[in-house]
Amino acid sequence: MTAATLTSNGAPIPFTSDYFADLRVTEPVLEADALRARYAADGYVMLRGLVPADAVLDLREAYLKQFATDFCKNGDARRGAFSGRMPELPRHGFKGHPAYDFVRSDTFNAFADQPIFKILAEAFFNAPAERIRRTPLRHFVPGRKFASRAHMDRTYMDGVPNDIVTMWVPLGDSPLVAGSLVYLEDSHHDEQLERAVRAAAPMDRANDNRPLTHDLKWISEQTGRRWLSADFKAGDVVIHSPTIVHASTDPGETDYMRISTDIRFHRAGSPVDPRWTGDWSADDGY
Ligand SMILES: O=C(O)CCC(=O)C(=O)O
Repeated sequence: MTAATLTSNGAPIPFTSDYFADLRVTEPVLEADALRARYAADGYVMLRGLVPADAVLDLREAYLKQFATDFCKNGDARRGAFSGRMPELPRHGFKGHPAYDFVRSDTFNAFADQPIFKILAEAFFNAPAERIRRTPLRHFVPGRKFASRAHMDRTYMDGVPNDIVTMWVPLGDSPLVAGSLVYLEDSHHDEQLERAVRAAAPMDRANDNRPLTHDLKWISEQTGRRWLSADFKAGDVVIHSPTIVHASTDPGETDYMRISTDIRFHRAGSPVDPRWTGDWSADDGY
């Protein structure tokens, strides 16, 4: 069950139909032309059960096994509930943290390199695709008011939006109550949005001008757009455009840890932002 009020980086937003609506779900049976048409219309395509849930849970378990056994409740790294014991480690994704090593591991790269993702990217481009090396791994722990701020991927990477796709892959179930990804409805069609909100948007990180805002209620009211959400299951994948605004909510009343990765492709032969050709590190500055 979802709370009446959600938060994102501590900023509240009522979970009502004024602010939220459902993401459109696509069964992974559409023809490539229909997928492309839906992507152009919605700015995303959410594919239920694209990847076998067991393969996703294997990866979740392999990652969480890099932590001390008492990090997961009952030592169950496959479920991955938080025990309440936070290990003494460098910050998430910094050198020395398990996420830093994990994105460099054969296990992680074999998952990201499985053919289904590339086949899908090629269906979207209608042309050969290549995976972009830098692949962030997100991990949100219950009890912390920490989430992804409203942003567009194109702010973080150079390139032609039509030549890049992101596949957001929750590594395990990802219900809204555990802090999950939300998309600002039709924001990819709103060419004035960025200019309209940049100057006035509240921002909790004064020195970071990449996100639009941490305040999801404010931007929803300002743009007249709702946040589209879903309770994702292991195996679901969302393909999204570099131009759609998205963010995430804070973990709420749950012990379940939200872990996800963003697997990206570019059209083969198109220029790649050189900052994205190496492995991800959370302190690499972009
Ligand atoms: O998983 C998340 O919270 C955000 C991921 C994302 O939006 C990104 O990496 O661009």
